[in-house]
Amino acid sequence: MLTIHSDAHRLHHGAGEFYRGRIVPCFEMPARVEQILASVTARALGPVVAPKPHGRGPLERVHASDYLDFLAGAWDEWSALGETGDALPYAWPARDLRQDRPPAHIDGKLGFYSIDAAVPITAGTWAAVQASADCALTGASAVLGGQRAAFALCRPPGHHAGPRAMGGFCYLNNAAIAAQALRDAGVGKVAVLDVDYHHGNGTQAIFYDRADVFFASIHGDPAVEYPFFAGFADETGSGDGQGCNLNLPLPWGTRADAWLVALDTACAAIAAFGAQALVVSLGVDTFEEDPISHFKLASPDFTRIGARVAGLGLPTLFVMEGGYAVGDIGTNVANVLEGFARG
Ligand code: Q9C
Ligand code: ZN
Repeated sequence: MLTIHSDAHRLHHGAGEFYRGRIVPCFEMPARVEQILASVTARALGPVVAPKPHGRGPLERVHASDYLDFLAGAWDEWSALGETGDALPYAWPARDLRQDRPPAHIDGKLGFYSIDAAVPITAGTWAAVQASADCALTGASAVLGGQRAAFALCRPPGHHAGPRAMGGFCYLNNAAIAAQALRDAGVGKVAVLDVDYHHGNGTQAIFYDRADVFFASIHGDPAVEYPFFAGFADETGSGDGQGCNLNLPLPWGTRADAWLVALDTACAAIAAFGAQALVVSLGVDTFEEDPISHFKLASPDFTRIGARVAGLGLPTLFVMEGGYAVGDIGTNVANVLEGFARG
């Protein structure tokens, strides 16, 4: 299987995120990708190639133009204040506040275009997130070109980023951008299967009213888990997209047996939908030793995930999302890819 990787991810290295009353060191760090790359190489999973730059066009298909302008200009506006540390938001347009007035000041923009304070913007963030999206788009091209599967080693991740908001370590929604590129290249029906521990609220929002992209997500119950305000089972799509959104929230402590039952449910729904291509939002923060998550999958369980996904028999693009147990992240990701390749 082809892996698409860019060194440019290193340009994004946030110092901290706001969590329980203090700034804590970022869990989402460059070492994650270095570990995954080392495992992909050591296990001889296939060639590693650089992404091809795709420009702003495919990003505009998923994200609002004013949001892309914000991301592109945020660091310059922030550093013009004399700030040298990371940009972070501190005020949000929550209920009862105006949603229709993008602020002129960067402090206001940071809140207007975010859902939380886990998204530091550094000098290199915009370059890194563009390269990350280019990895997903290059992977989509490989699948369109006839490859059975490809692995976009994206960093930063993307599934919490909506049409007009960053959040949860995510800036551009790489999986959604790739799914839309597959549609735009003529694939009639695309499914996104999100196996990250957290609900993919951004991907859900992007496709919620559409019948051409099915979204299925298995995740920690948002009653007790980030992102808290999306991911419940009664979110089934709207308008034309009614029935094209499937959320499978599971309790803290969920082990592989119950998790894999949910995966069977998601796969059956994707097959019934009639998907012609599959994008997998591949988070491995379901791992039992993940420092911010509460599922109990063991490393060998990830091989079973890959084999089950292969059973769908679809052209498949894996897009890297979360996973914060840095010492095991390479093994767990390579297990998924190997399970798929053998499956
Ligand atoms: N410090 C992804 O896995 N905050 N994002 C959690 C723990 C946000 C996770 C609090 C978690 C976002 C792509
Ligand atoms: Zn996650």
